Amino acid sequence: MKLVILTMLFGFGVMQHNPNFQHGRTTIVQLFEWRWSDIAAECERFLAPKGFGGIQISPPNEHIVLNEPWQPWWQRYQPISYNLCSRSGNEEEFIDMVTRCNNVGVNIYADVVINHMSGSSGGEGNHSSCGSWFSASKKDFPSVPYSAWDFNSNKCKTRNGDIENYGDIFQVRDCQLVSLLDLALEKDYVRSKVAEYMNRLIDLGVAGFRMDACKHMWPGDLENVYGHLHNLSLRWFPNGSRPFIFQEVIDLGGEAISYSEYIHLGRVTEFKYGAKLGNIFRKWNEEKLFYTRTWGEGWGFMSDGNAVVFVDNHDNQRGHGAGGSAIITFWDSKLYKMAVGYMLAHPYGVARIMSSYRWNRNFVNGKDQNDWMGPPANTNGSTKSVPVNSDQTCGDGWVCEHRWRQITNMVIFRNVVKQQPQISWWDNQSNQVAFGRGDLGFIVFNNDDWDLDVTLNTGMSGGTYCDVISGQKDGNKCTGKQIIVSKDGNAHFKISNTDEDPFIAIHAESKL
Ligand code: QV4
Ligand code: CA
Repeated sequence: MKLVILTMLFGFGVMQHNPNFQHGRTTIVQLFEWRWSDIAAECERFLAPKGFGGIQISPPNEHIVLNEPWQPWWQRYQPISYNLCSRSGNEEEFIDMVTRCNNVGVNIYADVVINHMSGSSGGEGNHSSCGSWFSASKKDFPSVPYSAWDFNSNKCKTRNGDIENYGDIFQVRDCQLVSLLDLALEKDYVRSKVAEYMNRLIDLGVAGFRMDACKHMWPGDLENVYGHLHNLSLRWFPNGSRPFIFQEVIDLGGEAISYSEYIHLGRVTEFKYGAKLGNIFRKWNEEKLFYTRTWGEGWGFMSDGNAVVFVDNHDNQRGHGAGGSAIITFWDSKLYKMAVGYMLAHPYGVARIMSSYRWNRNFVNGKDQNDWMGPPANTNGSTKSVPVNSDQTCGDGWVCEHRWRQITNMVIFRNVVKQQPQISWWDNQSNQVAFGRGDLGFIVFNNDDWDLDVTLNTGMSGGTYCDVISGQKDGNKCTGKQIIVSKDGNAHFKISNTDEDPFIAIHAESKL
């Protein structure tokens, strides 16, 4: 009994920061708007064999359906109920996905939207993904059920009930985010409904949660909800495993609400990371790559054990959320591969990579008029499934950054070097840098407008290694560049600034 209480206490404070990765894996991929049946297949055919740790899925619950057939992606951030049917699939497909991914050791993290329900002008009727009736104007969501009593209407003091001033922490938590009906999470009833939903997901095998819009919820309310969560399913996880919690709090500094109010509850998204890295690789604001010698806490980021890091996410890759035009995405593929490569080589934080779909961007005065566009869809509005081409890329508008050789191979690099310290830093006082990870990996970047040509100590054992960026190891040969490390650990690197990918990475498992 004592032991149980101890693990519960311990788990409460610490374990929610742990992603529960299986088999020594390290990286999360956000499969934005993918269908459950495609995710199940991707776990088996690609993610498990390549060593991905887990997937952040789009919100699995029932959501509003808008402007059929061309539904915006963001309808999924307007819940109608906690039934498990959404644009990504129904309950049966959801259960099949979680089961099959867990069976091959790839975790599922659900995106959970509990700050609000639909927009206040969301109408009345059955325009919802499982066909449940609701009325936004009456604040009536009988499939939960929630009624007007369960919303924050009276607590909010602004004129129209929306957040008007982010400097006022009461508005940010108790008023409506862009008119979304704000749930009263101080109420036991609301807390219990939310916990019931999350526990359902846990019992089905989910390993954790990306908590949406946490800035808009009081830390005490979240703490209460998290405290009611079950341990992970014993079918796949060790006894006493707590769900991994990572909370979306956008904090670029200078706002009334700080990430630090949430780190005792779980990890938090470090939005400074992608914003800074974007400026660095774009060489904006006088930034230089060699300044990243102190990357991590040295740049004013939250402490390593609290951070989830990413180059871009589904919001800021299309101008929503934080970071603006500095954010690097698949649209700038050369820079993107370098930035993601840097993130995966660097030890700071739990890393999440993005997997996107293409849409028709249409900039008018710097704003994309089509930032609402949903995933590749059939004429009836249903999401297209993800076809895989013979060269392993994806078709039908799915970008599949996670399948880009350079990115996949850096996910493997991160697994190989995990827990190794960062060592042997080198730079040219400009945009050429290199560093190692113990004696298991080494990476060199050239983001200058001239060649890199240098001999460096890699700290690795002598031998011939395949660069995993220009190619990889294939049997007893390299499909790309070859790096020869001498007995003393030195190796010569030459990277032209005009190379398709001006960086080189080698690791213990890419040795011939
Ligand atoms: C609009 C106006 C309102 C007006 C209302 C009137 O903006 O001022 O009152 O109409 O009807 C969509 C529309 C938005 C619309 C709203 C309500 O884009 O224009 O309001 O619906 O109908 C996503 C999108 C939002 C979208 C929302 C709900 O980004 O554009 O709103 O889904 O569908 C802050 C938060 C942070 C948030 C970030 C985007 O602190 O938490 O903004 N990020 C998360 C998710 C994000 C999601 C939400 C939160 C909301 O990552 O994807 O917003 O769940 O920084
Ligand atoms: Ca709120």
